[in-house]
Amino acid sequence: MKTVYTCFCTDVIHAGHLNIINEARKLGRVIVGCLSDEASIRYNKFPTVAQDDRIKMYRSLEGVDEVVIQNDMMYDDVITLIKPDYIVHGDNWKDGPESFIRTHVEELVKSYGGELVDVPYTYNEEVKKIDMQLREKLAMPEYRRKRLRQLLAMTPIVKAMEAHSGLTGLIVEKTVVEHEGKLDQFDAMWISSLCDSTAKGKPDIELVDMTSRFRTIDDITEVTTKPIIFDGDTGGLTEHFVYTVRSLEKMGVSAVIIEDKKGLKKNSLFGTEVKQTQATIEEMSAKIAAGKKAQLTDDFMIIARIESLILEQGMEDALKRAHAFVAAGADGIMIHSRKKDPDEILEFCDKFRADNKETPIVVVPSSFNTITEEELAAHGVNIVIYANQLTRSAFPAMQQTAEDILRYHRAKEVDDRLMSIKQIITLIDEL
Ligand code: SPV
Ligand code: MG
Repeated sequence: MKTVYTCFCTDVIHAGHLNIINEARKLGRVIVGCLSDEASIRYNKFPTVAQDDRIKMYRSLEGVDEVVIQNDMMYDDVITLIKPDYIVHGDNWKDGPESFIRTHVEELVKSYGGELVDVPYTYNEEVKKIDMQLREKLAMPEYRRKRLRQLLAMTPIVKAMEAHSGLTGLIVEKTVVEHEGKLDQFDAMWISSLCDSTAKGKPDIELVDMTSRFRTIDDITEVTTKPIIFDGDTGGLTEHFVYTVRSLEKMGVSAVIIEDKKGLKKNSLFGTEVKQTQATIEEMSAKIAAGKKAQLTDDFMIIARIESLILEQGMEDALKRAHAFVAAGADGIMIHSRKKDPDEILEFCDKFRADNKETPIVVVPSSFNTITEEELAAHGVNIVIYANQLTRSAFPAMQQTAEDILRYHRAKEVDDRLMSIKQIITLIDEL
């Protein structure tokens, strides 16, 4: 009997999947691969059904003879192991980023005389509705909020990208690339105080008030599903911070990062060029403890950001603070640096990890940008935040366009570098 393999990464079985199984069983014994959580999150939606439950669900389907776990999005693991005579898949993977997986699978399967069978993809009203419902479920606060903790357990390093509007949120949500034999996407969004303030034409000094910052979160949560890490600046007065924690939780934000500074906050990348005052360990610890006490769910995280390296207070001070803030209840530590060289960050991570294996470490490699995610993960970093690159890429492009239109007294000269009118009017999907 021939062996037929098909890979599922769905949380809900609809007519399309049943059709694939029907076509597959005409060819032989059907093995369904359950794409692992770790592989799914690199190019697909975040799973809303646990991996073990997905396996059970696939196993219960009529016509399915066996279910295996597929860990490799490129299929190498299962194909090497099973060497199926046929691989069956919906023909929707002929387009878009997945087409690259299809090409790879076709080569693999042909190399030993197997065959790839594309089944016409079922896209009817029921399938559309299920897709939409899944997206909406992922966007609900109670599902979104816990997703950062889930991601931390699933992936060696969570990648967060800055978002400050619905549009930048959509870029973080939807961008998928193929590179070096893999597909990849961002895991989470960072609502940067610098970029949120800059988008409003204001300096990054806690001038944009919380109500306005929440409005930005709303704009983003309306159109996205990925988890949110909120830049809470200093957290403000402890008496105010406790309310901020409650509001963020309610909105479905996964984490707030607060920095150990007080008084007029300036952006860390100024370092010691401007006057900035570090809060004492006691002051910051009290704020963290009050925030932890105020939070209502177990999902939400309060991450303590240490400014000792930025303010040139030394490694020992940074480490002492890290351990004290964890003792006060912090769910993670962000260590920041404005050096070009990542050495001091890595030294901190290694020394912190020598005494603390669990607490997530967050870094923001804006200045020390030569280091890769893999290298950071090897030093115990769990979350990497690309804090301002979308804003910094958009601003010069817009400024150049404005200058050129003034220069040429018409828009023709800039047109080649613009998105087409057709693209802009169809950029945002309508319901
Ligand atoms: C932000 O993005 O606002 C940050 C990171 O707080 S930094 O600008 O490097 O201080
Ligand atoms: Mg900030």
